[in-house]
Amino acid sequence: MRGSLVSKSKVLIAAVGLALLSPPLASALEVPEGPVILVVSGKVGQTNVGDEAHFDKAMLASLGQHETITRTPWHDGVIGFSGPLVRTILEAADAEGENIRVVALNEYAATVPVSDFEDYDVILAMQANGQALRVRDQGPLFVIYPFDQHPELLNEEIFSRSVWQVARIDVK
Ligand SMILES: Nc1nc2c(c(=O)[nH]1)N[C@H]1C(S)=C(S)[C@@H](COP(=O)(O)O)O[C@H]1N2
Ligand SMILES: [Mo]
Repeated sequence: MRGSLVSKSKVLIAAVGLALLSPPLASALEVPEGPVILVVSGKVGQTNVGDEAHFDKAMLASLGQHETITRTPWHDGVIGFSGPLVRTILEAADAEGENIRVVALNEYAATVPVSDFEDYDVILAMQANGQALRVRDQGPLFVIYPFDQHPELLNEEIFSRSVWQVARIDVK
């Protein structure tokens, strides 16, 4: 029976080795419980519905809220916007791509280089001055660049990337 003891310990060592190599389960995306307000599709490593990463409001809120206090071409005065950083959303979905396609409820879409989210704290705003953005307020999600902090962002190219009523991000 000595041989079988050795092979059992070999199996145990192999199992412990595999467990150490496997990614921790805690990093897996939970399944949304509420209405899905954002679908991240394309080149994503983390999925929870088919081959896509779906997020409800609570899941987006749990990614951490970043506040951007700025004026925009679409709002009166200075507004405190809050929502998750786009780079945090892309990390949560384990996105691997150079560009994302940001698609709105009305099918307007803009292609945005991922470098924008490394260079700037761009958020997917869920709230303005503490109030949830409704679809009629160009919500539920509005891409907000920090215009007042980085005036070089005030140009037509960035305005075209400032998609409101965002529904989907497709990672290219
Ligand atoms: N959902 C949505 N977001 C959008 C657009 C759109 O048509 N739908 N147009 C984009 C473009 S091309 C620009 S220049 C600005 C336009 O803002 P304006 O229509 O207030 O000039 O918003 C951007 N965000
Ligand atoms: Mo535009």
